[in-house]
Amino acid sequence: MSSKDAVLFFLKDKQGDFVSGEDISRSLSLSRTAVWKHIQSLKDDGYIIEGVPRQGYRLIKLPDKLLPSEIRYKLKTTLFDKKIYYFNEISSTNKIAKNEAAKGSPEGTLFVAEKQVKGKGRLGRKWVSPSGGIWFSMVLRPEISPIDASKITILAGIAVAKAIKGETGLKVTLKWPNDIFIDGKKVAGILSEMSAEADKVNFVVVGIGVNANLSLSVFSEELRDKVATLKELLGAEVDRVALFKAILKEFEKVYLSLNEDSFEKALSEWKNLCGMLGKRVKISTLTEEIEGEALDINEQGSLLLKLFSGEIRTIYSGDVVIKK
Ligand code: BT5
Repeated sequence: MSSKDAVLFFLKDKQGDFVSGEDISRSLSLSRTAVWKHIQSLKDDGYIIEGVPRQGYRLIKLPDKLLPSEIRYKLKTTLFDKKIYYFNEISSTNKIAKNEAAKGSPEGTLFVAEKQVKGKGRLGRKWVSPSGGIWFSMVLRPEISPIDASKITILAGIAVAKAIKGETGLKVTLKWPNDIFIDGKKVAGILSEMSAEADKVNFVVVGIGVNANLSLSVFSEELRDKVATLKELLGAEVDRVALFKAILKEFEKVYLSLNEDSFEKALSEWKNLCGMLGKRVKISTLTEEIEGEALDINEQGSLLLKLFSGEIRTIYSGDVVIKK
């Protein structure tokens, strides 16, 4: 932990009570000047810290940012104790995560942005990502075969759904392969991108975007009735840091279970959250449009579609529209 984080965590642990500079300096073995410098730097980050002669310092307000130190505070995960890259603004967290992963970033490295100017969806689509959302990517190095890579998106979907439910109480449903819905509107999306050789995955970058504290007015008219944001649904802002940490915790749980080869359990969780199995769907793949009944998700994370002819097709990727 950096000494700046140590000062911050010390203040946070005091829960708004005063603590003297001397106390901080003694407890953390830092000089008084170092403590003072860290306090100034925390103020520059947007923390509101009151300093009163003879009483000391107290933390009054946290910045509304997804700062690495906020994410790390009391984060009990082993997967995500690595480096967290933080950007006020970036093209796309997936893009930079892929670059860094190719250079060797370890599993669990995170890339977080307040705002993306070239946020990506699948197949070159745009992902609207202004300030107020949760936009991040994680580097994973799963020991799985490339044909099993869809499993990772399934696991991320479970994590996001459970975290949103846990933090807001809202009922979330999943749509294969990467959509997170509330009341039939898309509230979050996942973009998994893989680098692999014939039988080995080098890395998977999982990008997650959650419409947390966004107004619907940031979306084009065309999108406005298809998307949801947590702020609009709740009529109040959500604690983005808490939600972010919940996603990391939930993801770690399911991801570690993948290594124990218990994907089946995760899959049944996914199915419980899924609003499309048994329904009539239209699927657009890169090459065709087909309709049928969404029968099941198989053990590789692919969709089994029952065509009207009775034939069962395995769909590896595509866009699903649920027919009424
Ligand atoms: C996705 O693609 O749903 C993947 C979204 C992944 C976003 C994260 S944010 C962090 C990381 N860095 C990135 O650059 N990306 C990832 P797809 O299924 O292709 O859906 C894209 C479609 O969703 C668009 O064509 C729009 O119709 C719609 N859309 C765009 N922005 C949206 C938003 N903020 N919320 C809901 N729908 C949106």
